[in-house]
Amino acid sequence: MTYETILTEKKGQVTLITLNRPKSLNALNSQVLDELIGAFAAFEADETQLCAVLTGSGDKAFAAGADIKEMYEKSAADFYLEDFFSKWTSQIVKTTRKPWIAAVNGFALGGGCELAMMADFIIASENAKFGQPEIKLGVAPGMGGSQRLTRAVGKSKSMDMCLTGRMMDAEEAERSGLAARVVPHDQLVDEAIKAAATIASMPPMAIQVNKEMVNAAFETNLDQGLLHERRLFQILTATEDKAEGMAAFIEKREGNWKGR
Ligand code: CO8
Repeated sequence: MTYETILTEKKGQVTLITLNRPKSLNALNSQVLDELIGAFAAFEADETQLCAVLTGSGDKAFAAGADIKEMYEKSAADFYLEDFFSKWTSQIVKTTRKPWIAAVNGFALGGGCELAMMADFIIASENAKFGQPEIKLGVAPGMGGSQRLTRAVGKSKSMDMCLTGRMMDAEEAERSGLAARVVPHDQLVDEAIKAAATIASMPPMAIQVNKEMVNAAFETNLDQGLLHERRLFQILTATEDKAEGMAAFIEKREGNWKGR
């Protein structure tokens, strides 16, 4: 499939997806959404690919938000009837069982911050800037910002960000738990691919189970989450890769994974 607003590239077992509208600071319009849905579906279906990295082209932005020029043209009825942007959750977040990392290289504002927070974790460059400035446009986050940011950084900081529209730099984002790591700007994509390759070197079924377990912490109460974790752990103990992984440790060698 060919895309006009994103680039995709396979790097070994890692798929690199790059938002590619640098003149608009990679603003997210309907075409970007449709193409990202296609790219994530292709990644998910490709058995050779085990982890993905999403980044933005150019030096300035991961994505400076949903495309304001596109949204300006739409009425409330358009937003409601199209259920504008609901496909982010239903067709990317929910259907991508393999992990993916957001490599945030600059502005991640509004929908850009919300897209980064849909990733399994964020690696930020020293130049990254996160924000939910929608209030300045007379609106509010609409792709999960008020919910995912609050879960990531807590109520006080999330309120501060949403109500004042201020930006958070990379150091604050890491300190607050929004970003997992901060790396030098010119090494961002390499570092993110390195992290993704480390993940891809793990037993494939265990990769997906670990992702599912951590996500359960957001969607269930503690008792249900602990039960879910125990049951998934018990399922993993029945896999060939569990026998191989433990044998490899005892025999002081690398594991040779079967993915089942
Ligand atoms: N949409 C469209 N175009 C954009 C956007 C955007 N979000 N951001 C930047 N651009 C364009 C600019 O219009 C400009 O284009 P042009 O050269 O044609 O004028 C180009 O990108 C470069 O931008 P600037 O000249 O403004 O660059 P600066 O370095 O001066 O400023 C900023 C960079 C601070 C990032 C500035 O561009 C800015 O404030 N951008 C808007 C940020 C913003 O408000 N984002 C939130 C958008 S709303 C949103 O995401 C809601 C999501 C949920 C919707 C759910 C609906 C149900």
